[in-house]
Amino acid sequence: MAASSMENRVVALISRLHDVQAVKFGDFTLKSGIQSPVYFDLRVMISYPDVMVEVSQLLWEKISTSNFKSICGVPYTALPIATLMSAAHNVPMLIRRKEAKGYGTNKLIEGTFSKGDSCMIVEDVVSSGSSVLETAQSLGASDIVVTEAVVLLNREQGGVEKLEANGIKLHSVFTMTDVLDVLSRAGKMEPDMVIKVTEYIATNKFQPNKEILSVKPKSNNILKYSERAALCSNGLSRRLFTIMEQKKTNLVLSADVTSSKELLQLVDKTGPHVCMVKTHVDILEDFNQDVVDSLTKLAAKHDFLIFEDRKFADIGNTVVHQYSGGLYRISEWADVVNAHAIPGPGVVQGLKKVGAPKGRACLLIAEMSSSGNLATGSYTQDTVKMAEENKDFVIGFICVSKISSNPSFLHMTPGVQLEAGQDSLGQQYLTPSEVIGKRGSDLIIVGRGIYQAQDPANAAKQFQIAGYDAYVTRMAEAMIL
Ligand code: S5P
Repeated sequence: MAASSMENRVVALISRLHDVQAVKFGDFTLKSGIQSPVYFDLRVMISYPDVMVEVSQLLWEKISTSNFKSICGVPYTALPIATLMSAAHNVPMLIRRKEAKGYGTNKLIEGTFSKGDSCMIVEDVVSSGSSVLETAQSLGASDIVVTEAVVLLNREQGGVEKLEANGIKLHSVFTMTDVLDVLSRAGKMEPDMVIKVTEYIATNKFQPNKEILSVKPKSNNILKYSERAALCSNGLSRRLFTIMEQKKTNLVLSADVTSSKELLQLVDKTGPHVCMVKTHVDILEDFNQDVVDSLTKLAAKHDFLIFEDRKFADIGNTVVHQYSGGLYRISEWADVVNAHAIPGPGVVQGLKKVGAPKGRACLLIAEMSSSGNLATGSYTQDTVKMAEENKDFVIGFICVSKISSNPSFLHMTPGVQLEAGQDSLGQQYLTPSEVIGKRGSDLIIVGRGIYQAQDPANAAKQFQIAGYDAYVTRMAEAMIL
């Protein structure tokens, strides 16, 4: 069987399982007590003979090159599946009783076998691998050898590893990640649910020495930029994550210089090292339309986004004019702007009214880097809520640590230098490894550390390396947690 046609059949089967409600999305409490946004009830397959036949054929194809004398389905759903496989391929079947009868032969294994026979275990779903292992142990007690098992769905929760540690190789037709891929691509899941299930998979994925993670979701730490890009509903955050991965940089240049010539020179020199350039156009002594035209050309040349750090903080109606009009006409050229949450959701609605039709996006200032600032505690939490409620336009936060586990949100942190410290006006500096590695932020915003350096291009490169290294290390550490 050619791999691609098998793949197509698996895709079709996953869709069909969803149609017959063998896969459901919502809020479920699993047998283990874990809350899950996805639930598999594969037992319903028995009502759909075509599904049963396809499942048994796909399972068979997974083990067509393996050697075994008999097959044994784990009760209950896998029993009729094993029966179909047995009948179609003329392979004897064994049945493992859950308890010995207590009378007659008192056997645990039904069927004819000899000592040393090899048996393939068949199962519908494997999570931790315990039911397959119990079945293998019962068969083993009757001197039947189990070295392989085949399962329709691998929930990726340690089954493969647990069975391997017990000398059993597990073959699976598809994984939970495949289910997510197929159903999200087919538009059978709401974007919110895709995020929830992705988080769930990442959080509950088996990791050595921890069967199930009991810690809070760490999905931003585990998912790559490209994986997070796929979860964003706003095109700009998707683009930013993609640039970050392609250019290997999580550096935002804060180009806080006061002449346009200096600004454009700085941006051209540092462009290869950054994914975004942040401006304060109102500090330019010689602002004119040419500056933003040139800046836009540099953005295309070096592939970065433009972020005007305007920090809107007024009622919706006022920010509409501040954003679209005045001297700077910010909405005409800035991909991203930011806003304080202090006025309430009206500020976001005003910005969205102007920015959304132009494909723009906004960041909310949930925390600040300056000492004694008031953006802390419940203010920060309420800002996160405001972002959640406007996810199509708000793509993340200005913050000093990870404040949301939603992997589509960007966390951008100012106050970064290669050495921790303070300036004379209350700015507090952290290092890239502290910000990205320990505090779980996504992007570092660096101003004076770059434009006041003797060689800004080289300084930008150092920050690029430090920031990206911290991200790579964080990912590696999250994997082995
Ligand atoms: O809390 C904040 C928010 C922002 S956007 N603290 C900040 O420093 N910023 C901005 O980041 C600030 O306006 C400046 O443009 C940049 C930090 O510059 P640096 O020279 O201290 O790196």
